[in-house]
Amino acid sequence: MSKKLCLILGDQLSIRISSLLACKKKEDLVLMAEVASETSYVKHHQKKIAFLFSAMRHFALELKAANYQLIYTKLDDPENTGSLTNEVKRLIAREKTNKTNKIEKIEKIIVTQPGEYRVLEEILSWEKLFQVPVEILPDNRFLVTLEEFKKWATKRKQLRMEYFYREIREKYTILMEGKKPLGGKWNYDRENRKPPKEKLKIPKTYKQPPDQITQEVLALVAREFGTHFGELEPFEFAVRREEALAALELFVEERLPCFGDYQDAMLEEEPWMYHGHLSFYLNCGLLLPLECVKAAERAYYQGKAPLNAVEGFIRQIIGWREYVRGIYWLKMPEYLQLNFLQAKRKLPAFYWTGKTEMNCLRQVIKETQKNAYAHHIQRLMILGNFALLTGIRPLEVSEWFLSVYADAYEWVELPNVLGMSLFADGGYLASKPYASSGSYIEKMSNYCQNCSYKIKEKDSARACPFNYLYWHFLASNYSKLRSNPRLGMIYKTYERMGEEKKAKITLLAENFLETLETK
Ligand code: FAD
Ligand code: DLZ
Ligand code: SF4
Repeated sequence: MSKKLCLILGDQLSIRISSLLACKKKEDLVLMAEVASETSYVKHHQKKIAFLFSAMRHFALELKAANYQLIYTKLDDPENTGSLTNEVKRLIAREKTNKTNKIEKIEKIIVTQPGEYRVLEEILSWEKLFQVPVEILPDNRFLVTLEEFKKWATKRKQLRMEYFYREIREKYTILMEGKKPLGGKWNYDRENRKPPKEKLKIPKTYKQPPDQITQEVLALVAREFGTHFGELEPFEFAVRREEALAALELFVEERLPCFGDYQDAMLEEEPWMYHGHLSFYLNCGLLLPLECVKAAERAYYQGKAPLNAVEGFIRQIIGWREYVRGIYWLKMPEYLQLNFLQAKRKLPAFYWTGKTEMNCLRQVIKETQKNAYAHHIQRLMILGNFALLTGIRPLEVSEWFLSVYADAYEWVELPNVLGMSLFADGGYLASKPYASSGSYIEKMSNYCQNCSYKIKEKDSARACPFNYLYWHFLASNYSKLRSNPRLGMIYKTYERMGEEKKAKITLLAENFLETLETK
């Protein structure tokens, strides 16, 4: 008799994922494994490992209840071999020497396309290694297949997310009135992004106290990964699908109405703002993109949330999320090596400790340590912007982002860091670098009020570093960026700046960068 081996990775926790759909419950085996190689290819935040292991163990129960023949290896199982390859090997060997008299043989390995190129390469080596065919199925959790994206991208000279997004809206009939976008416009961003001026009453985020399974995982993570970045407790993430659905419902009811208005707003002690906090669940399979989109669309039709908020939220999911995945798979593995601006600096130590006098960075890093979460504008305009302006090596920045956030997998992290944030792909993903002086941070947050640097000062010793680093960045990258049409105006302002001021800015920036390196 022969059977298939279906491998479910830690971020593939959907009962209707393609590999499970191809699996016969009575004949085939399902393998899930907690392995050291996946916890340490980057040293993940403690909360991220706990989240994934707990979600995996809860999903394993769901599979057993649905009568799958599951083999689950826990991290501290004495026979655990520590890698996906060796766990597959162990299972194949075990089946060959099965105690029954029947000859049991794994005839094929099936797996849904993994989220990282690194893992895909590992899986592709198995056919030769084990002399067993390997079938990699498309990841049916996404709305656009990789072939469809490739087709869309290769017929265009320049890629822009907005046009891609419109096509998906039409294809899936989301927020449409016949052939036209609902309300007459595709994009309501002009109405979004209010500064957090008035006193905001921000709802509490979803919290789930740890059950027995999670408590066991927390003890394991404390024991095995206690030296990794971040705080393990309190641990309050959803870890089962029902809980993730409850988190989605809570978001739609309480936060979605203000999602658009305050999408870029940042406040001290308010890490969650009006965002969804759904990326952890979406990226590991506890939630599906289309169900989040439909829940938001329904809220609009029921009059519970305005169009600017609903359209903005939906665009992030069917637009940006699908778009960055398409770019990742189109451009890997070369994408990993890109460094258009030739950034060479080491990542400052304070990204790991939060010990810096710059209040915005301190706040966001401390929140990241605590929650394994920061919202988009904190990642882009504070952490990413600083790394861009100071010329930190893209690979180091990427490794940091990949390890500290509970939603981070390379397919989504890399294009956001390397493309959107650091312009390391020379404008393939974003049409211009997201570089900004301190003024945008001041406008959109209250961080500057408690900072030892002075936001209004541009070229004094206590001036906000973002202010002079911004001009220094533009000057240092003149030959690479001057011809970018979207930077034309700003370069004209720089060119009109007096020589004395330019020299002052250069000196301040160089001094700052020197102290940065010695930390
Ligand atoms: P919301 O603001 O509520 O947005 C709703 C959903 O839209 C998110 O859950 C997410 O699935 C999707 N989304 C929004 N923006 C993006 C985007 N730019 N790319 C892809 N999906 C998006 N997102 C990750 O999921 N994993 C990452 O590792 C990651 N790294 C990032 C690194 C940098 C430098 C930047 C600038 C962004 C990164 N993002 C990443 C995108 C975005 O910041 C997060 O998806 C978002 O903050 C998750 O929080 P949320 O669920 O509250 O999102
Ligand atoms: C992130 C992660 C971690 C920390 N641990 C495991 C694990 O032990 N077993 C597993 O199957 N998957 C894990 N993952 C998720 C994988 O790293 C993920 O599947 C790949 O990065 C591909 O997206
Ligand atoms: Fe950040 Fe500058 Fe504001 Fe300080 S003054 S919080 S460094 S933007």
